[in-house]
Amino acid sequence: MPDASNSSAPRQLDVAIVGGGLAGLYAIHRLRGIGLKVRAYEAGSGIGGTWFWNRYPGARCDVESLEYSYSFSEELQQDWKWPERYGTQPEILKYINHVADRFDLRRDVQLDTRIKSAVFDDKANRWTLKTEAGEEIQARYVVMAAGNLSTPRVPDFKGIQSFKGKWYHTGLWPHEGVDFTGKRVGVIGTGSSGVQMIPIIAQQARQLTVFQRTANFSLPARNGPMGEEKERRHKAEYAARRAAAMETPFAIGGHPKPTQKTLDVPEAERLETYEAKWAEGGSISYLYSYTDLLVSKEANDTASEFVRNKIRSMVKDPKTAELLAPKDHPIGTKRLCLDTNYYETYNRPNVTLVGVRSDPIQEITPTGVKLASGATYEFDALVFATGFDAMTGALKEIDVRTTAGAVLRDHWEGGPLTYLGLMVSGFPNMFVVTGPGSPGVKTQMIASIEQHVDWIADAIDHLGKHQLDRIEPTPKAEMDWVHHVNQVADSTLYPLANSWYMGANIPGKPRVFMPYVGGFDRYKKQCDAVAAKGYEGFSLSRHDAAAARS
Ligand code: N01
Repeated sequence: MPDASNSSAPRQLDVAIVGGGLAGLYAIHRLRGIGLKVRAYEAGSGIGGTWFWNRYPGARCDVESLEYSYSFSEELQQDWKWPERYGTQPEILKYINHVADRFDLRRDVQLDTRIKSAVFDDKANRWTLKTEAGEEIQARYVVMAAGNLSTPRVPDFKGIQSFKGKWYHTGLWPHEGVDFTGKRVGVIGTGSSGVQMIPIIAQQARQLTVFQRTANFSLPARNGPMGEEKERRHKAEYAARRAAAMETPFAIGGHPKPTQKTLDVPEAERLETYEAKWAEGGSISYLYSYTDLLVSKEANDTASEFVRNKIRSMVKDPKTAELLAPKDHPIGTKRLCLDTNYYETYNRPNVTLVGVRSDPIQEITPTGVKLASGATYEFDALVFATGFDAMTGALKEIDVRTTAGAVLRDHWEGGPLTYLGLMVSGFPNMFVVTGPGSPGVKTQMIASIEQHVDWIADAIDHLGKHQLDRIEPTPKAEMDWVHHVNQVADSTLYPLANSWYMGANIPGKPRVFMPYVGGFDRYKKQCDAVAAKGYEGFSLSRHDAAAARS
């Protein structure tokens, strides 16, 4: 077998995996398990993906630790001890590294390696990947595990390079950390990253100014140490709990399914329910209060108003409270944030909120920020919590094409097209993990990763067992799925929000609702049914390279 380390011949693989995060690592484990030669290529200098890059202060998962973890090994899930209800970034990264060592995954991860292009040779039936450093890799299959929120984006502000202080993006945080003690700090963006970071920076900075374009709903996380009894009970029923999670829309167990419609419940009782969920903490529980919160605006208004009133009661300055109270989208239609002391932070004398919806940021100056009105703010440091080119960014950065003339960037020009979020028509033998058209980002991500990778492994295994070597979705199956994804989204309130789910945070990006919001449970059943029917909607074939050449 040629090896790129000692010859210029391309490395030959069964499966090349792009990404060394939670998805890429599980893909190594699972695909190795069916006897395939695999290797993952990771741009970072360490494994962990999202949890490697997003090291901003306060970064932690908003799904409970006992849920947000791999389920594929009972021993692993029994052995690992999560210290808190929600895992911090360092704790999750430690867990990922433990998994890599425990399952001997590192030997098949190549770090500091960014894939620049992936070309499918229609005749040879092989993918050739090229790295930024010029290395070539050939593989029968490609698994794109490059992440949905892995292309950090700083808005194209005029003058940004002229800023004399230091600036940071939450998704590219320095490994050595940043000490804001005594500094005047500006934070731009109030999504999940901003909401987690702002209370921590406020404790350090001399003065913190937050620039908010859209007020976001945030619920209290109620984080705390993992109770021993809670952990013991959960671990005693782990397998059953994981199975139960598969039967839910968010792939998260432990929350009884709602049974009532919001407006069928008397107001006093409804408020009591919201109050109890607010006290319990967490977002799933709140959105699970009633059956119709994400489909009926009238129903949603009751849950939205409850949180707005909480904000009004927590934030002392009425003007700041009103600015923080979201009014332009129903609760849950943008990613619901979880926080610790977010709203209370605005009661600190060193914290100021500036609304930039009506008075947008015009430019970054050498000393700070200038708004359209001419108002200026001076800073020693600026933090961009401005998000990512979500869901399609990472794949569009790679030049994915085929010798038959298909180009992924062109195919997705009007928005991403996939079948089941798993494959793209015209791009044989290329699988995508939790991509657009899949429910991944709307679920407990690790559950979706395992479900996707298991499906992919089974599909490759099926091909091998039937002496087949090519799979791709039919254009019709792809169009039908995209239509279904849109139809489901249109039957909900989700499209009412300008969210990254819609590509709305990137100027010029097509406004298409990208995730599948029909629920993990429904999606998994559909994927299983497709496989059981001999991969319905896919065309499977045997490609005879020798015959094709003659
Ligand atoms: O990014 P975002 P994020 N001028 O896109 C603002 C996951 N995550 O990194 O809403 C001014 O949500 C933008 O304003 P607007 C989670 O899935 C999870 O916070 O577009 N402001 C918005 O306020 C999350 O949803 C966890 O009007 C500008 C902010 O920047 C996803 O990652 C933690 C602007 C961007 O918010 C992304 O979250 C962190 C401009 N020109 C992240 N451009 C947990 O598990 C953008 N903004 C807890």
